[in-house]
Amino acid sequence: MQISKFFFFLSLALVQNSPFLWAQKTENSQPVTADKNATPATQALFYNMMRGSQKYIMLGHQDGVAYGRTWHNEQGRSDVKETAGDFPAVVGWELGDLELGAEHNLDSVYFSDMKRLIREVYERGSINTISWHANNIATDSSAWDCKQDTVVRSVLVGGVNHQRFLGYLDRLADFFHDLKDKNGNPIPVIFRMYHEHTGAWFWWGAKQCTPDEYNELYRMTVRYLRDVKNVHNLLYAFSTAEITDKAQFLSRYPGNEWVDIVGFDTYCHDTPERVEQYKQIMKTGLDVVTQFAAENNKIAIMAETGQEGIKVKNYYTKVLLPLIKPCKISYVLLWRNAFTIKKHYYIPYPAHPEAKDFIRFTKNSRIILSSKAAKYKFYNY
Ligand code: BMA
Repeated sequence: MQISKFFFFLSLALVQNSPFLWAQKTENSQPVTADKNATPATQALFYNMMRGSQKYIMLGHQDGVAYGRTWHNEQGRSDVKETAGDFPAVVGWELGDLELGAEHNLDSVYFSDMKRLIREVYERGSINTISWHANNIATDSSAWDCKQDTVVRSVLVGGVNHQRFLGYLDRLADFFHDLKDKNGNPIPVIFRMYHEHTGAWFWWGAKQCTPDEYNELYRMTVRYLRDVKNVHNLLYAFSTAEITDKAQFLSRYPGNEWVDIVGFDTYCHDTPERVEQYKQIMKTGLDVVTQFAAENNKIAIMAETGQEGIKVKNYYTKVLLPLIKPCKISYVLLWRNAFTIKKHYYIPYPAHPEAKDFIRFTKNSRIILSSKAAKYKFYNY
């Protein structure tokens, strides 16, 4: 134990003194995690992702090992693997409905299966990122119920729903505590909460609360999980919807001390005009996010993207790849292949006309899947 601790601090010192991180440092700041007491493996994940993002982009897929376009909960399957030969290097998960005490999430993934699969992803040396479409506590309906502009205020300290909301967070904390490897050590994961908040389609959106209220919601959640519930296996990700400039990106940013990872979400529609628009939005967003990450010791990601139904020809190699290839982002997360909504998929199945294009994309030297990602030993310290 003592020896591994020694190596942790030694490697931390080496990492912190590497030329790469010197380049990252601004005058008075060192790269540190939002949770100063994050477990050594969680801190290692932060540094290793940051370092890796200078070299390659990991391919991520939401729910990618829980179900695919034509299957649900079958051991060892993944649409990315079946089409491109390897698992995604990052797997996205969704907690929506966990806060209600449900057994499965809003997309029918059982939390017991999710915990097991998160462990499998971790054991493969890959990375887990978790989003949360939290229910609207004021109306007891979904995250998309955004008719009111008082819900965020109501869950903050002193608000009528504050205590009940802490109950929601208690259930999340239990889930995070349950993520353990075979030796009983906590499995580090990324928590990307209250996302797309610059849009106005969730109860935490830009028309639904003030910037101060949003910031306080974010900080309150970090504080509660970290300081009250002692959850120390999280990296905190902040991701806006599409943005027009840096000012909009930062308009609801809680502050550097609360955030480890920064990104944004945007999707490609299938008409030629919308594809051009997507290219513009992606370029603007990626410029803002990567520059901000480099100047503030954060990790940049493409938090969510894709083309529903993959109707745009050569989307992966002619649209997405040229946009992300020059950027220092750790990963790109493509959205889910829903097994219950026929047109809602973002990764081609093997017989899909765009499968060849997807395979070409995954073979590009900047893109890595699970086996190559494992070589980087993200959790080693
Ligand atoms: C959305 C869609 C929904 C899903 C939600 C949460 O973008 O995929 O079908 O319920 O994400 O995963």
